[in-house]
Amino acid sequence: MSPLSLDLSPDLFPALTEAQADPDGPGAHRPALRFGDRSLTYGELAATASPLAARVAEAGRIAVWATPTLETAVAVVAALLAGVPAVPLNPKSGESELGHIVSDSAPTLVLAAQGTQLPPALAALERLDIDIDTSAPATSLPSPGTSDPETPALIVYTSGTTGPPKGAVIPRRAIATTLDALADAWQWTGDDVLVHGLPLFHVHGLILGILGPLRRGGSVRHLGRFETAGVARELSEGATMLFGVPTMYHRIAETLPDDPALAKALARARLLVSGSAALPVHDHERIAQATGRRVIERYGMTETLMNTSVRADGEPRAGTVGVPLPGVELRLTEEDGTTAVEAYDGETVGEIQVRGPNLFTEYLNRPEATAAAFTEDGWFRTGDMAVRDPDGYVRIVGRKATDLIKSGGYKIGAGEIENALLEHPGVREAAVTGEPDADLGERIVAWIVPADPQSPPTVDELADHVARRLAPHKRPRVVHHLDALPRNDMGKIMKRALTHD
Ligand code: MCA
Ligand code: AMP
Repeated sequence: MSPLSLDLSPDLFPALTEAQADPDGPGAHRPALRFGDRSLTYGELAATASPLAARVAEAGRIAVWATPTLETAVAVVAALLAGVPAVPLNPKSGESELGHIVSDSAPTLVLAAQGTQLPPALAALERLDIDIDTSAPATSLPSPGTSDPETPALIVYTSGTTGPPKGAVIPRRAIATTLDALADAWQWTGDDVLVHGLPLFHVHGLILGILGPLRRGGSVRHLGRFETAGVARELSEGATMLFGVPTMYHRIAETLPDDPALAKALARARLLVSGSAALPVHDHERIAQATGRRVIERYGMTETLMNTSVRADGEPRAGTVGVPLPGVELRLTEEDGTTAVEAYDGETVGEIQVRGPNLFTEYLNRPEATAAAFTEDGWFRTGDMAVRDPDGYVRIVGRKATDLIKSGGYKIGAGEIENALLEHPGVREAAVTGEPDADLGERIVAWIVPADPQSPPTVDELADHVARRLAPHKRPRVVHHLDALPRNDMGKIMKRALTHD
C-alpha cells in the first residue's frame, strides 16, 4: 500500500482553479460534467459556478434541491467554492421528512433549477434559481470560508434506528482525504471518465460520483436515471469507470445473458465499483462470467465517507470490501465496544470501528448522538459486524442494529416508517422489518394491527402514505395484518417473532 500524503489545502478542485486562472488554456476545454445532452467543460463550470458562489457567499447555509441534473452539480460546486455548507435535499422527500430536514438544518436559501416547482415545506425559504450561463465571465473568489479544512462542506441526512434522520456534518477535510485515498486505491486520474445513475443527495452519488471526478480533473457522465442501456452506451463510448449500488449490478447481471453489447461494454471498463450495501457473490460471479471483469467493492458510510476498498492493484475477492484505505485506521471490537479483536482468522466477528481524517465532525444539533457514536478515544462505531482474512481483507457479515434496513442501497430506519404508519387512521399498531430481496438486497415489510380488522388498509394505501410523508424508497413493499404484535413481558415488540409462518 502506498502512503498517502494528506492534502488539506483549501483548493478542493485544482482543475477548476486552473481553468479559472487560464480560461483559454487547454485545461479549460477539458470536459467536466455531462448529464444527457447537456455538458460543461472546466472553463464553463468555472464560468457558471463562480458567479453563483459569489451570490451565496454570505448565506449561512444553503439547501440544494438535488435533482439528478447539471444544476445540482453546479450548485454544490458553487457552495464549496464559496465555503458555504450545502444541504442536498432528496426531491422525492415527502412533507414530514422535508419539514424535519429544513427545520433542523435551517438553511437561509434554497437553490433549485429554473422552472422547478418546490413543495410547500420549502415555501418559507428564499429561492435562488440555478441558471447555467456559460457566457458569464468567471468571478474570482477571495472567500475566507474556504481556507479552513474543518469548514462544514455538506450536511447529509442519514437514517438511524429510531426518530427522524440526522444531519451528518461533513467537513472539506473529509471530502478531500477520502477522494485522494480512493485515487490511490483505484489509480483514479484525470483521464478517467466515470458513468453512473446514482441519486445526488447521498455520499455515493454526490461526493464520490460528482466531486470525485472533479477533484481529479476528470469527467463524469450522469445517466439521469439508472438504466443498463445507458451504462452500455457510455462504457462503449469512452467511459472508463462505473459506480453503482448492488441493485444496479444485480439488474446488470440479470440483463447480461440477453445483451451482448452490455457485456462487451463492461469488458472494456477499467474499473467497476459497487458500494452502499453488499453485492451478493452470485451477482459477482454472473458478471465475471459474462464479461471477464470483476466488480470491486468498497465500504463506506455517510459519517465516515470511505473506509475500505479492494484496490485496483489488489486481488479482487468477491464477498469482501478489501483493505483499509490509506489514512484510515480500522479495528474490530468485542461486544464491550472497546476491546480490540486481534485475530485475522476469517472467523472472529467484531464491530468495525474507524478513525481518521475521513470522518464527519458531528450530527447537527445532536451532541448526545454524536458523543454516543464515538468511543472515548475517538473511534467511530459503525455498527457493522465483520471478520478479517489473514491478509487484512475485511468481510462484512452483518449489522448490530436489526432496526436498520438497506434497500436499494438506501439506509432506512424501521422506527421512522413505524411512526409514519401509526399516523394512518387505519393502523392501530405497526412494526417494520427488512427481509431478503434479490433485487433490493432487503425489502421493507410492515406488520400492522388494523384499527378495523374488517377493512384493513391496502398495501398501496400504506405505501402511498409513507411515500408522501417520508420518501418513496421508504415505502413498505409487503404488508401483513395481525391481530396483535408479539410482545415480551415488558411490552416490547419481539421483531424476531415476526415471520410468515
Ligand atoms: C413508486 N414510486 C412512487 C411510489 N411507488 N412514488 C410515490 N409514491 C409511491 N407509492 C416511484 C419512485 O419514486 C420511482 O420514481 C419509481 O416509482 C420506481 O421506484 P422504485 O421501484 O422504488 O425504485 P427503482 O427505480 O427501482 O430504484 C432502484 C435504484 C434506487 C435505482 C437502485 O434504489 C437507487 O437509486 N438507489 C441508490 C441508493 C444510494 O445512492 N445510496 C447511497 C447511500 P422515478 O421513476 O421517478 O424514479 S449509502 C452511501 O452514500 C454510503 C456512503 C455508501 O457506502 O455508498
Ligand atoms: P449510509 O448510512 O446510507 O451511508 O450507509 C452506510 C452503510 O452501508 C454501512 O454502515 C454498511 O452497513 C453499508 N455498506 C456500505 N458499503 C457496503 C459494502 N460494500 N458492503 C456491505 N455493506 C456496505
